[in-house]
Amino acid sequence: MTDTSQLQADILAQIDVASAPDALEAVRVAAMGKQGSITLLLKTLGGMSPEERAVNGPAFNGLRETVTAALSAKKAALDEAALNAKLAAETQDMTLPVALPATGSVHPVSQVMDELAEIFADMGFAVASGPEIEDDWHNFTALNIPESHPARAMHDTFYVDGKPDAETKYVLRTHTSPVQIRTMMGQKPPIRIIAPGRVYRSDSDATHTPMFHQIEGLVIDKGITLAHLRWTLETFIKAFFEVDDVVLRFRPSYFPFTEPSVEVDVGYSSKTNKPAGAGQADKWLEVLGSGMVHPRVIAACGLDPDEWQGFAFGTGVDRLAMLKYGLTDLRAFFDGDIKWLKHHGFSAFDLPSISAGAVL
Ligand code: 2NM
Repeated sequence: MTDTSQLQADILAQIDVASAPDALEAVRVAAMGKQGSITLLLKTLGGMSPEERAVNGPAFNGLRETVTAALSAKKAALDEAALNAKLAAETQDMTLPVALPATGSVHPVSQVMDELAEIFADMGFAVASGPEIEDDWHNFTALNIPESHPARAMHDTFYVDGKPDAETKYVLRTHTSPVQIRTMMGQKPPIRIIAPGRVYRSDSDATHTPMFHQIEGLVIDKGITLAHLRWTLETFIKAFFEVDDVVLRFRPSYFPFTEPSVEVDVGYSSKTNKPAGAGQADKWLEVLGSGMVHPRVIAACGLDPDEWQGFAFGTGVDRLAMLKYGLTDLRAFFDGDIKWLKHHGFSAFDLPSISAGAVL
């Protein structure tokens, strides 16, 4: 019988003194590697008589298991010590003041939302908001989008898990229009509101993110016509892009919640990269969807469509921010990259107002 206890004591002692991962690895190779002491010992079992093997087999295997366990325990201890050392070296003093010059800024999307709120406040619009988790009725049904309507599929809706047999189905709102529904149900006309906020659609590529920002507007009063809509949008586009002339093109379109529905193109000058009047514009950019609120939507909110009419419009805030500030990649909005903010002229001191946008 071979005495394994001295070998075991030697190896365990070496493991004990190994103070770094590579030293421990050397001990492992010396014991368990191809030519390791334990490996060679196990090979001798083949040349033994059955009686010798019956005694030595369990002893050698016991040695191997003990050493394996000691190696992995030591490895875990060394890994933890390395992590703790790394964490200790990376300690930050959170009580230190901000290093100057300050380099953060208002996010371009927040900046644009604040600019929009200012512009529409000047026209007498209040800012309204509502839940981002909506029930099916406010997000679809009240907007003249019944169960079978293709627009439900078109919206790539995120459904929120609930009881499968629950009567109320919840979704992440696919547009901010449910805010308009809640407003019409909760207050008496005349109504002039904008609803800016996050919306969600199951759609993701270079030009679509599953969460994006919309702003929608709603006017409900007596005798409201498409002419009021056109003036409002013209005034808004001129203020937002800081130009004094603009030409809009109303294209017939279809939305379930408006009748008639129009898509609004803005005349754009490739010379100035801004909206322009009829003389200067050399292309059209589709910027807004809008229309006269469908009588069925007005009725769903408990108002008499013969008494009250109105218009509504909607557009993407992220896209407006890109157009105004000449940004090309939507994904940059999620990077929080200070260099990118600086490159585009956003500053910590930007005032979120219509007259103090980024300096380009
Ligand atoms: C758009 C386009 C057209 C819209 C309609 C309504 C409501 F609630 F009044 F019916 N809210 N928003 C609307 C109309 C939104 O976005 C492209």
